[in-house]
Amino acid sequence: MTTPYQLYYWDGLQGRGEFVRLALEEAGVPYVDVARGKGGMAALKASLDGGKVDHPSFAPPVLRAGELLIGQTANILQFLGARHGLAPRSQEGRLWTNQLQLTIADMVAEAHDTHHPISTNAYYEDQKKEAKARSKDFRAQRIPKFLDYFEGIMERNPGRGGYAVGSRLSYVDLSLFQLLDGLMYAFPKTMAKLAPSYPRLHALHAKVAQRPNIAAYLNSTRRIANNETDIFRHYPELE
Ligand SMILES: N[C@@H](CCC(=O)N[C@@H](CS)C(=O)NCC(=O)O)C(=O)O
Repeated sequence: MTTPYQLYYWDGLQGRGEFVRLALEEAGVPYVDVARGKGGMAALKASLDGGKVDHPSFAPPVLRAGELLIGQTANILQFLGARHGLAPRSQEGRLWTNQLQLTIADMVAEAHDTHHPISTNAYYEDQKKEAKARSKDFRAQRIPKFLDYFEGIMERNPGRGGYAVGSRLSYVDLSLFQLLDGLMYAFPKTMAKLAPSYPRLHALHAKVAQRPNIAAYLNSTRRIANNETDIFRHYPELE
């Protein structure tokens, strides 16, 4: 491929764009994080309009790959996974990997809703009371339900190597890393208390962080620091 991939995602956030960045970084392929450059916001908005292919996206992230313009995180990852050896080869394996990614997306949406339970368009400060109630439930019920599921998937995977699918790294492993990382940032006390219940997920988190391309990325300025405009936010009052 001659033209680098172009990733369109809000500047200043890891957000959902981070799941795509991790796949691109692990694959070691060149890409431009368009919104972080000059004129980037205008380009991001144009990407949402659908470009020449006339496939408008509802929201970023969007990936341009040559003539293709692809929206929806799981859809982008399915594409990159197949192209760069980050997904199984069989149809069954690809569907399964996509299913897990979609479940990760469900949890990401719920993590977002802990600080924006009423409306994405309203300020956190205007929905603090509801955010408290939502976070309490998320910490007590939803984190354990989702993480029990993912830990169980890893336990039941017959493949060797401590991955979620088969015996090789897939984009789902990168996404589970990001999910755990974000949860540990947002809810450190809860995650520390629950850590003994999720040995496989934590081992995967450590293993992904040590992969050469990922370690280099995490130490670079390309990795945006966690912050309170992001999906995973740390508000002490919500824990
Ligand atoms: N299901 C989509 C969700 C995309 C999404 O919600 N993007 C956020 C940023 S992380 C956004 O810009 N949303 C604008 C909106 O919902 O109005 C995906 O996984 O890519």
